[in-house]
Amino acid sequence: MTKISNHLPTARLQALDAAHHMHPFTAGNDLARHGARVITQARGVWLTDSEGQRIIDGMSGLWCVNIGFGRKELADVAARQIEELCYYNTFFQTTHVPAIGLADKLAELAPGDLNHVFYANSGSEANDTNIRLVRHYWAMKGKPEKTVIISRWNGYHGSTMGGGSLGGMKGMHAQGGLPIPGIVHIDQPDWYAEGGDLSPEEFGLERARQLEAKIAELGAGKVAAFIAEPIQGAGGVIIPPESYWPEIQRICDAHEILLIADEVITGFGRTGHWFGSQRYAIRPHIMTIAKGLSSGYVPIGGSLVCDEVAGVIAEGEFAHGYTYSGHPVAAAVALENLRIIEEENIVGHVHDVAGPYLAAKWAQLADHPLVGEARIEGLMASIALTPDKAARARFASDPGTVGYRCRERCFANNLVMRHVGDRMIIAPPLVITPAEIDILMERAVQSLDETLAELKADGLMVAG
Ligand code: PXG
Repeated sequence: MTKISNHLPTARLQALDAAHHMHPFTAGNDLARHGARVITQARGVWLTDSEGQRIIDGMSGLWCVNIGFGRKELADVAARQIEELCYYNTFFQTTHVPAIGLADKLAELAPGDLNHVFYANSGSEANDTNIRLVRHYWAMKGKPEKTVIISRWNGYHGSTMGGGSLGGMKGMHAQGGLPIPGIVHIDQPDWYAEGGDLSPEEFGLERARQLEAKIAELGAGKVAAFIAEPIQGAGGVIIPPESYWPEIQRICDAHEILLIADEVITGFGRTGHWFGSQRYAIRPHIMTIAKGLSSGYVPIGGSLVCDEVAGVIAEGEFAHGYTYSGHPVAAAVALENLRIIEEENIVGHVHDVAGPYLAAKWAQLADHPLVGEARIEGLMASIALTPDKAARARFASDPGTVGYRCRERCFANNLVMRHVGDRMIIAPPLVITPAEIDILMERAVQSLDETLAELKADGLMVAG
């Protein structure tokens, strides 16, 4: 294989990057001051940067490289597909073999009667599709007033006008006029931060019943759908109490509300099941997929749609689509990715090997003086940092100050572990081995120790 390693010195790359490349979710001036880390190569769970450092990737890129980096099979499939049919569209009564093959495979893997896929290129696009799809469905059913979509504060559903509106990130809403009309938010099931004196199970029921209250306030005749991630990812790996999802399911069933499970992160093995919906016995009408669908090797996403909704939509023409819906190269790569997940029993590896092994070690972090709670499901995990464990206290400093410092310590120790406010999160590639988990944990503990020492030295171990 030809290596693409003939690059410029790091400082020059960083200067060019800061001058010409506008980064997502990055403060531009910080970038110019510090320079971005330049990642040049990756294999398995290991990244290499332009200085030759080897970094363990605790985030699977951005929650997506489920099968690990550098699988040659996917490169071969992409090359073959580009030669055979590099592009054709799926509009106007045409199709092609990769789009068909992937749709068939997804129908087989997806739970219940989610037998139909509408392709997009990302999770954001798929959620934009979902907004139009559910409203159009109810219009076709003679209920055009059912338009409102209920979602949750601190949920994440993407960055487009639709996805950003469905999401409940106030910082995003503050930029560019979000949310768009017809989207309302209820509170998240984050017991650690918001549960007060309730038990987790009481709190889970209380938060689920906010959905029923919101439906009553709006009138069920106005509500099209409820959308949520089975486990919130970008919100900080918020694992809901066990009481939460059964109550949400009951409420959606009782009030004729479509249920959309956003499985962009929880799909394709992340929780130790093919889909997070299976972990929580959720029966969604629509599932949003992306990321792990192709393990991030190429962009592809989509909406998995149940028989009833797809049947009604099929009665007319859904005036919606993207040039690259079902792109043949992306579909072929995704199909090969799914073959690898299935044949190598990667979901079983998460469920039986890597998940339990990491869980045992992760739970021990709860004893660290800086950690208020340690949560894990499959291979997505989080810890809440706190100055006072017993009180589940927040820091006096601005939210994220401590988390950012901890992330910087991790980076210095060649571990990618992210922060969301003052929570630290990981979601490593699903193929991670126990020996690699040992390395990850060693670096995580060292980074926590160093963060604690720094906070003490700077007088930041103070509750606010
Ligand atoms: N839904 C969920 C649940 C997601 O996590 C999207 C939709 C949007 O997907 P696209 O492919 O349009 O990005 C996501 C994406 C983070 C982070 O900071 C998380 C995502 C994307 C970027 C950053 O954790 N999730």
